[in-house]
Amino acid sequence: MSGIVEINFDGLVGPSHNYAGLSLGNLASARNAGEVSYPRAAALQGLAKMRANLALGLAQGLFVPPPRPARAWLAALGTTIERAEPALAANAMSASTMWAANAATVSPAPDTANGKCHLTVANLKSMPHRSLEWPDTLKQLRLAFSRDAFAVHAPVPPAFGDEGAANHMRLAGAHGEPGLELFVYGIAGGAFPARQHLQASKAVARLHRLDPERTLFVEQSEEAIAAGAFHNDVVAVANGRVLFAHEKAFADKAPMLDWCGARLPDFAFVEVAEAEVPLADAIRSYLFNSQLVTLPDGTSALVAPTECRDTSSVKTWIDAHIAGNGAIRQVRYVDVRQSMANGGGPACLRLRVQCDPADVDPRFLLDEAKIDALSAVVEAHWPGEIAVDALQDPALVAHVERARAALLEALDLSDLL
Ligand code: SUG
Repeated sequence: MSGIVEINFDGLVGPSHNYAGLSLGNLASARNAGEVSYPRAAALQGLAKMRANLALGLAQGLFVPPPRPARAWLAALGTTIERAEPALAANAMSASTMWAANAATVSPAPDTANGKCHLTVANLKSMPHRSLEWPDTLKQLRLAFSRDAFAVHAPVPPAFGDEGAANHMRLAGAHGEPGLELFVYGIAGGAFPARQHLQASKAVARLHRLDPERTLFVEQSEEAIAAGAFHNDVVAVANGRVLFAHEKAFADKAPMLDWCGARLPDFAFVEVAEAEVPLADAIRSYLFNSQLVTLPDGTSALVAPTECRDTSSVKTWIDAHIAGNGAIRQVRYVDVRQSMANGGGPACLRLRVQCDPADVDPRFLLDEAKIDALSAVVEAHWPGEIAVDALQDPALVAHVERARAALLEALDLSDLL
């Protein structure tokens, strides 16, 4: 297990990226509904983030977008992209798999009873456009993680909504050491749906053969969901010994903090008070959707969206924390505005898998040269812009399908066609 590192697998923004406004409870998605999107710029922003993280000395992987339009899904509904009602067509053209934090929940080998790294694909049943992701995600994860070191599980039954790693946090002394796993679920969210069901989280923990003594189920606060925190990773993020969260993230944080403190030496809770950063600022800036990472020198860094630099309460908090020698030692700002505009920050765009890179299908791992090649494919093939009323335009549909085929060819991934 000594070869275990954390690999961030980012979802490449697909060529059909658009602002159809499909996600109730996701304020950015509603705010930008109907706007023109820029898929090429969006994918290049994502690739630039991956490049910057590689330069920090972090391991980087990639997931590719699934076929869009989702013709098989439309066929199962008795229609086609040409004939579907516009709302249905928008679901079938969604590029929402870019938010890889929702692809699956991951428990690395040191945490599981059989010493395998377990991944359970999320059913994402709360939203129609997201509920159609899992079959392609399962196929892709079974390809990327086909070795014996992994166990890839199909989603839990749709009776219980599961949104994957966005509602899961892991704390550990080091990535390769046994950790504590925290599953955050929602019960109520006022006018907005609670998307993670406790029964789904419990099922994932059982499937992953986690030690009940080192597994905790934590309720997300209703106030946070109602304020637009449709996933826990909009108000909290954990890495290493650090749990970074907003004061209003959890329904009852005291027992959780005691539990973590009793099990993890030097556990650090970095809390942001409402008085310093109001919940609304935290959600608009996506402070907690930063990637909290351990750099090769062992220190913690925050890879934050530029919106944090541009929100004065947040910028003030970050600067004071770093100047005050807090647990997070530096911040790097990244521009992922195209993804942010429908509710996906730096952390939404990646799935963390702690494993030995030698066990992963190398086609899903990135280096500088591969990012160069991918950027060239995106430049050449991704649509420059998409207006929502053009989602059924046959020329756009053909363009989107050609773009994906070019990507798979460049990555030698035609087995995903
Ligand atoms: O599920 N947005 C996604 C954003 C997911 C963010 N992921 C994490 N927090 N981990 C969602 O709400 C927008 C679709 C649209 O606007 O058409 C969307 O699906």
